[in-house]
Amino acid sequence: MKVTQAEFVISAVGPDQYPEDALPEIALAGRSNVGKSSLINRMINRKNLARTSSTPGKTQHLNYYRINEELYFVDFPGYGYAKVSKTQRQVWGKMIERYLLERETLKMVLLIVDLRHPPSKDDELMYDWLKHYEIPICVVATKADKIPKSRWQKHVKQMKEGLLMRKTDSFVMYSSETGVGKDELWAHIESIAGLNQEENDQPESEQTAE
Ligand SMILES: Nc1nc2c(ncn2[C@@H]2O[C@H](COP(=O)(O)OP(=O)(O)OP(=O)(O)O)[C@@H](O)[C@H]2O)c(=O)[nH]1
Ligand SMILES: [Mg+2]
Repeated sequence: MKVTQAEFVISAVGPDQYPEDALPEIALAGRSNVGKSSLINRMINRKNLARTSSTPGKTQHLNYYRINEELYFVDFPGYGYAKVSKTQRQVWGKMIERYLLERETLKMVLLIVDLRHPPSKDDELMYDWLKHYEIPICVVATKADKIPKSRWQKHVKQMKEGLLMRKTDSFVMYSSETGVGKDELWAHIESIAGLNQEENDQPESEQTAE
């Protein structure tokens, strides 16, 4: 995917504020500070369009980013951050649950995990929850640059086994630092969101025109 345009659209708290143009949506879930916003920035080649921070809990609403007028990335608040109050966590939980269950334009959830560690309890809960509701999942294990290449496969195995991943769910190893996995993830997103249709059709229509 060649990104020519990327813009922040809205920080939404509920359905009233979701965009109404019906473009496909790809949501990003994962524990706080795992690297969700950084992943978006690397995907669109922008340093800081999605706000990142070394302080966890920076993303507080459903942040919509429109890419090439073709799709949205929806950045979620991170889970599992101890300093967030219980009440706040319940509010976020409801907001996210509602979005995931009701949003018709949602095509897939990227479950962002940290390749360095086995999945957390919250990662496992999130994966099982998405699976239960039959929402398409792609597990993205980020921060690969923090592990020597020789140990990647061992960590991939640890992650897949820890989550009890189904073979049918896709898995991408990623790094927002080096760009590892970016092309693979774009290819997958484009296919799920039905975006490469036009490109594939191109040669045929050119032929017809001749
Ligand atoms: N080395 C390395 N650091 C990363 C990577 N991805 C994110 N980081 C760092 O991890 C920290 C958190 O990144 P964010 O993208 O803000 O994380 P987030 O998941 O959006 O966090 P919340 O919005 O709090 O949920 C920042 O200091 C990033 O620079 C990566 O692939 N490699
Ligand atoms: Mg964030």
